[in-house]
Amino acid sequence: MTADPVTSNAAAPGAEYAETASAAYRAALQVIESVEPRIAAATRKELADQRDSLKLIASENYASPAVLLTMGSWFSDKYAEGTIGHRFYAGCQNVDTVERLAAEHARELFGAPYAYVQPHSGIDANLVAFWAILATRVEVPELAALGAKHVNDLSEADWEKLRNKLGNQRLLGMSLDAGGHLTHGFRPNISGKMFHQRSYGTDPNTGFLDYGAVADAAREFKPLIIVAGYSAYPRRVDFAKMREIADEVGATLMVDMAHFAGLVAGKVFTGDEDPVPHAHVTTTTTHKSLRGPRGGMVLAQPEYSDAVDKGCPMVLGGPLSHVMAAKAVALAEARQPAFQAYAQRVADNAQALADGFLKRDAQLVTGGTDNHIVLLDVTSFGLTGRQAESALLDAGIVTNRNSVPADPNGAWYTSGIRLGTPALTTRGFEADDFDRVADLIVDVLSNTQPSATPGGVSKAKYTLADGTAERVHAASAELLEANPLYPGLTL
Ligand code: DSN
Repeated sequence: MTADPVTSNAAAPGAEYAETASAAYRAALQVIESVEPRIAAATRKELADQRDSLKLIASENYASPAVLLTMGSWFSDKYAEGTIGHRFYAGCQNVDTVERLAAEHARELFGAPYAYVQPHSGIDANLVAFWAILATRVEVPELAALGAKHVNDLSEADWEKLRNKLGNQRLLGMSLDAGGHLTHGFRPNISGKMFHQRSYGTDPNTGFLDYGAVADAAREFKPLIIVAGYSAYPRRVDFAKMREIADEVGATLMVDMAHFAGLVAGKVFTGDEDPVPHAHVTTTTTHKSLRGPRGGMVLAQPEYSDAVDKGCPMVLGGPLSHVMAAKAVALAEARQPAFQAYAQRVADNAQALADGFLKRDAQLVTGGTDNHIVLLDVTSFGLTGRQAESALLDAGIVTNRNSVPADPNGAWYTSGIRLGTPALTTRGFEADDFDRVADLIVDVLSNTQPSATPGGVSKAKYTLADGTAERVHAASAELLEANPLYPGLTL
């Protein structure tokens, strides 16, 4: 097992760090207990559950005690609408320090000209990006054409004309069942109500992104925005090619790197695979492979930075200053050499997990992975994703069901299980451990049967063969004990 001082996941450099964190958590829980003991109990139980299960949700991780403790501060009590040095409230000098540091770390880490660290989540980051692009590409030229400086200077009729224009733009994004995200223009999400949306998919034979098809769709649809990025695609993307396509049709390239920001920060994705120099605007969350607090962030090229900087009041209310502080701490951690080693292990471990499945004859979307995601098609086990997800949970393996391309079971039952390596890699899991994880998953799925129903076979109910859950729990307990979460931290 490799020592990881960032998460104190090892005896050597983290011993006194863990002890200090233990004392802080014990004190905090004592205080909480005196007010609402059930919340203290649920908090203790959450740590115990996370310690005792194999967490394979691709979008989750374990933040360091330094990141977690930073969030419990007095910054939570401060309003700071506006931006650094330009607030709508007095007394924001310390929030300015925090936001300035977080943005500086983000710019340095990702080599971005501009960083905006206020978004509360990924959807907020994407909304800020969409509206910054709309403001830059639609509103500013329209105001200039009308000889106005500000929207408040427009007549009712001109304002109505501009609102119609803003609400009548086109967006091209990756389809949901190919691994795109709901916020990339899909109808149940506000992005789908804001834009006329069209999707690009993956090659039906290989499952890989088909750049020729993306270019054809872009030429025909002529979108204002092309969104690249995914939440369930197990391969890398050539962002230089995506930018070429965007340039050819005059579109703005927006990349949502929420899932793989840690691999970008850790220099696993470089050159054409690093979105930041190629995209006009890049968005991310901070809590997935980047291993920070829950939150979002926007990086932008100079022509979009003024508009992004107006995320509040354009989209957001008061920033969560305590979370911006935790973002600064997490980004400082990600600038350490240990984070690059971590990111490389995330990718290597995904490869080991995929190989573990392939040698046991399981089916993977695209036949493997070259990022942090493995998408297992569970139809060869005769199961839906929903049944597989539940049976795995019975055995202490936490995953989430996910559509596969052209999924016959739809978005609710699905045919896939999405697995990711960031969290268990933080715990210290290595390639051999992930091979064992593949073995345990195949054991559970091979011993799960869909239940019969009067009309045929259930898509939700199942039976797990006797003894399977116990056998798998015992085997995973060995792996978990060998790779403890927050070792030395006792409550
Ligand atoms: N919920 C995140 C994920 O699991 O990928 C994306 O929003």
